[in-house]
Parts: sequence; C-alpha cells; structure tokens
Amino acid sequence: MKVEKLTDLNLQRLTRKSYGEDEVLEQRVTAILKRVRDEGEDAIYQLTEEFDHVSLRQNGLRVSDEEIQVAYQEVSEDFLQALRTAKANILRYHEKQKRISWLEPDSDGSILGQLLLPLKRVGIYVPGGTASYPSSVLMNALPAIVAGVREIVMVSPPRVDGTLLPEVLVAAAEAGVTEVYKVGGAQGIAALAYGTENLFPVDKITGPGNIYVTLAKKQVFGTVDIDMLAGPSEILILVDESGCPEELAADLLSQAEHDRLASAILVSPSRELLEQTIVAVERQLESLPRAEIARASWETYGAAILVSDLQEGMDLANKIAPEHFELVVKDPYSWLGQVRNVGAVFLGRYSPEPVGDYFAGPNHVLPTGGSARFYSPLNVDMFMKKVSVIGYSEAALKRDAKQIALLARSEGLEAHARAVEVRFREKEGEN
Ligand code: HSO
Ligand code: ZN
Repeated sequence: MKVEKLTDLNLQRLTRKSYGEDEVLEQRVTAILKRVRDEGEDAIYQLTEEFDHVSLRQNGLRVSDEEIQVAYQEVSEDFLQALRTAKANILRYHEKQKRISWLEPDSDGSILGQLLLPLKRVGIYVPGGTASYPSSVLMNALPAIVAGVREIVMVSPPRVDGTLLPEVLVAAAEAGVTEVYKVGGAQGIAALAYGTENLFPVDKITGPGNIYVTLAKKQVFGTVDIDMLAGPSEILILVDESGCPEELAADLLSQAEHDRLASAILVSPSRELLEQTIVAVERQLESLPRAEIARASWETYGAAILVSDLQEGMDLANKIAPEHFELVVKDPYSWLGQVRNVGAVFLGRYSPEPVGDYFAGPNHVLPTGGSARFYSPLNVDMFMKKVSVIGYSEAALKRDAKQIALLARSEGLEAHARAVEVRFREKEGEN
C-alpha cells in the first residue's frame, strides 16, 4: 500500500456500486424464487440440502421454544449482560425517532391529518457463517418493536448440524422476535415474501445478506417492501496531524475484517501520518485472526489518500459517500455542518466505529455503495406506514368547490367535478 495523492486517485476503484449487476446470478436467483413460490416448503428443503448441506425435513424449519431455551444455556452470562445493555441503548435511541398520528382542525371545521401505523408483520434476514451477528438481530428487530410491529419473523441459514448460532437465537428472543425459521439465501427471502404452507408472508424484509440475498430482495421488492440493498462494509477516516497511527490502523481493520470486498479509506493532509498508519496496518494484520480477509480488503479496496487540506478531505468524503465516516480532527464538531453524504459520522478519537456497531444506540444498518446520497440508516419510520386523513366540513367544501371543479375539468374529468358540485346543487333545489 502506498500513499496516493488525491490528484492521481482513480476514484472509480473506491466508489464501487452495490452488489447486483451480474446477469447470471440474477437469473439463478429468479429461478430459486420461482421454485419456492410454486413448490413451497418442499423446494426449501431441497435448496437447503443443496446449499447448506443439511436436511431439515424431519424437524421442520421453525425453531422451537426448547431450542431457544437450550441456546440461553449455551451463552455466557457476560454476553447476555452486554446484549441487554446494548438493547437498552438501542431502544432509547430509537424511541426518540417515534412519530405519532396527528389530526389538525381548521377554523372552517374541517380536519386534516395523518395516521401513523406500524407494519403488521416484518421479516429479518440474518446471514449465516461468520457474518451471523447477534448485534444485527438487535439492530433490525428493535426499531420494529419501537414502531409497534407485532409480528417479527427472523430467517437465517442453518449450520450443517441443523442449528442456528445460540447467540443469534438469544438475541432474537431478547429483541422480541416472534418466529424464527432455519432458511437462508434467496430461498429465505422467497419464504418471507411469498410465504409457505407454514409461514405466513411478511410485509417488509430487512437485514443484510450475501449477493444471493441482496438480489433476491431486489426481485421481491414490490411484492413486499425492503430496507435497502446492502453492500460490503465501508469506512472513510478523515484525520488531521493529531491522529494516532495505531488507533487509525485498528479502525481501518475493524471494517476490512468484515469482507474481502469491504473498503477502508484513510484521508489526511499529513503524508507522515498516512505512511505511519500503513506500517501500523501491516503490523496489526500479523496478529489478526481474520487477517486473510482484512488483507484482501485492504489491498484491493483500501487507500491512503493525501489531500492538500481538511476541506479537500471533507469534499472527498461527501463525494465517496461512505457507510461510516470517522472525523478524527481537533474540533470535529466544527465540521459537522458540512457532513452530507455518509451513513453515520463518528466524532473524535473516542468514537471508534465499533461503538456504533454494537452499543451507542444508533442503527448499524447503514447505506453502502454510495447510496448514503439518498438512503438513511435503518430507523423506526421504515417500520411504519402512513394514512392520509381528510375530513372536510360543509363550509370548507362550499368555499373550495369551484376551484376543485375547475381543476377537474381542466383534466377532462367531468365526473370528478360533479362529485363536488352535486352536494350543493341538491341544496339549491331544496330552496
Ligand atoms: N459494521 C457492520 C455491522 C457490524 N459490525 C455487525 C459488527 N457486527 C456494518 O455496518
Ligand atoms: Zn462492523
């Protein structure tokens, strides 16, 4: 890894699109979705045998209460404590987002308003393997709980022994998930979107997954709502000369270890700091258990970029639109007003990104792949829908009738105009 000057930078390498432009994979996913829609659980059992190498035909897909109880015995007391504290923090943060229905009376006697209603039933996808994160269970389920969603269905691919990770099951129970099924991949998304003989379909699917899951979510959008098309994790750190190379290297690697496709970018006006941090990354990689993944990510999608000043770095951050943005500068709050296109901003030396991943309270499901330009972090609103309320009074309709009718006729819609006018014609007839 070498320091690159901003002027020489190939920005395209760092602004990858999200998953989802592979036609062959798209078609494979379409076929899986169709199979589950047409054949139901039988197809799910077959696909699970094929992809997860386990047969669930005997005990079924649903996780039983006993399995949850066993999971509680398998996790440590300290884990449970930490999970419960994280849950309390996440709930507190998300409670602040909750909006309520409103009705506003006007002096003419009419009432306008908006009903805010929780979705009835939502599905959460939890990936398998080393990306099976209990923290993500909390981050997906708790905003739904705060929104008032009653039915929260979780799906996750089974391990070869036919179980799910106990920590994930405990997180599901703690978060208030109401049903858990052992089904992953595109077939898991199909089960949630279309339902099966024993699984009622949901209204919305959230949660990250691999490329099959992401493409499946894209394809079922419209049948159900989805949260976003999540891509590999990203971090961009903007740092002045006050930064500490060891800390910066650790922060970069904390994202790089997620995925070979993850991206970790360091931006600074200090060449010396960039160089020292590159050395620190190399050294820290030596003792990192997931060094292979982190190194692949760092070497392919990592960067150490020299800018002429912090302003240039800030502009670059808004252009790249990273999922996570650390501002490790002397007065980070003075830059906050310029932050636009990032999923979450972490201010100052004592806000390393994992604080947000696990504990502080904000959601860790964040827009990736440049979509921070138009997407928001997962939030309570995303689990609610709105109904418009219109309660016109006689006086109000009388006042507005002419103009409404005029607009209707300008669109050639005579029946619309008459539906307003008929109310007053009758009255005139009576007189
Ligand atoms: N940084 C990840 C979330 C996560 N990290 C889960 C650890 N566990 C994507 O924002
Ligand atoms: Zn993370």
